[in-house]
Amino acid sequence: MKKIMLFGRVAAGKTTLTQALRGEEIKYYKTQYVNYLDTVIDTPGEYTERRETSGALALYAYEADIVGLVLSANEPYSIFSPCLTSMVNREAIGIITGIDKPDANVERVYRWLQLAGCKKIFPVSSITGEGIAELAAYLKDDEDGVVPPAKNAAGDEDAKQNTDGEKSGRKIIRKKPPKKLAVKKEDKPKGLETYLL
Ligand SMILES: Nc1nc2c(ncn2[C@@H]2O[C@H](COP(=O)(O)OP(=O)(O)O)[C@@H](O)[C@H]2O)c(=O)[nH]1
Ligand SMILES: [Mg+2]
Repeated sequence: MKKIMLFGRVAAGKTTLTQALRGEEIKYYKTQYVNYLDTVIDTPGEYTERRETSGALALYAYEADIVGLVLSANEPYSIFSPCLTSMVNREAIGIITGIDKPDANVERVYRWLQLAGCKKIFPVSSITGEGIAELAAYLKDDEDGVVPPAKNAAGDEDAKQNTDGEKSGRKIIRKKPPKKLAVKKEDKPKGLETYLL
């Protein structure tokens, strides 16, 4: 499973989506710090909203495999500026939450997320569950096709907020370091004295 980091304003639906993706009971609680879970990094909406913290959050995306820009389907405007995804060094997908809301305007929010730079966009409802399976399937690693979010990883395991992926059942894929460039003997830099002449 790819680890997804969620960005979005307060009440965009990030925490509820986290619970839906992890098969947990949907229960409101206010996100008060960066929650580094086994398959999701949930963040306080204020961090995305405030310029003092949003840049740092974008850098923190290094910890994730994929970034999710979350916008509710009934937003009156978009918090994500055009071409915003160029700020993160990870693939960014769009997630439209609350498609079950009576005033949802999915098409409009879809275009905002496209404008921000998202190529893939997933309309979901964390309450009815619509679209959650499609998003979860996309996050599943193609390489090994294993390790769905542990349904029972909540509770005690969560309390540990572990950064140890192996313990939590998340398969860590370690990339091979790049091969060292072969330097021929004659290419080796000459002594400093050569350059001082
Ligand atoms: N109808 C509906 N309400 C949602 C959905 N997702 C979140 N909510 C509600 O929106 C409110 C804020 O959600 P929350 O996940 O805490 O937002 P966050 O601040 O982005 O983490 C809560 O009352 C949720 O129950 C959804 O898909 N549909
Ligand atoms: Mg939250």
